[in-house]
Amino acid sequence: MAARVFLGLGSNLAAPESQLKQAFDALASLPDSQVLAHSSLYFSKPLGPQDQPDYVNAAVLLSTSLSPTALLDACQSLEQQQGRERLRHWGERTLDIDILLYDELELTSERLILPHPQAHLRDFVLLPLQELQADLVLHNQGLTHWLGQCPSFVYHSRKLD
Ligand code: ROI
Repeated sequence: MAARVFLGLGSNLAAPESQLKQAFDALASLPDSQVLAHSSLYFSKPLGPQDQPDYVNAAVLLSTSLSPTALLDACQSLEQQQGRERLRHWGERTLDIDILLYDELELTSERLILPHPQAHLRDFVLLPLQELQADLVLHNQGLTHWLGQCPSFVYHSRKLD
């Protein structure tokens, strides 16, 4: 049985829009996986140090037979392929792919916590998710509930070409 997985993507270096579009394609090529939908691109102010470029964020809905850990490995290897460097904590990055939800799975391991423990606190995660599934529930509450509690980092959104 394939799992329904929501991924959050972010980039603020090296042509962020192209980085995300390239990541959509790369995710579509993962083994035993299908991209069911991806959101528009959302432009956001950085959460964290302000002396870094603005971000482009998006979300992807993936159907996959990969286990959570195998999917994490695959996402991390895509980040590496797209030149991910960790320059500083909460700093700029070429590509970040977070597993937000993996079916209804709750998991805490050294490498992965599901659902993602900060997803509901970040509008640049919630808005793209809302586009993919408006009635999604995170930590027992709907997306609108969490959006009402978020400081705003997203300042503009537009559809992909
Ligand atoms: N800020 C924004 N706006 N978007 C991100 O994807 C993002 N990712 C991060 C940190 C550095 C916390 N800030 C971010 O990892």
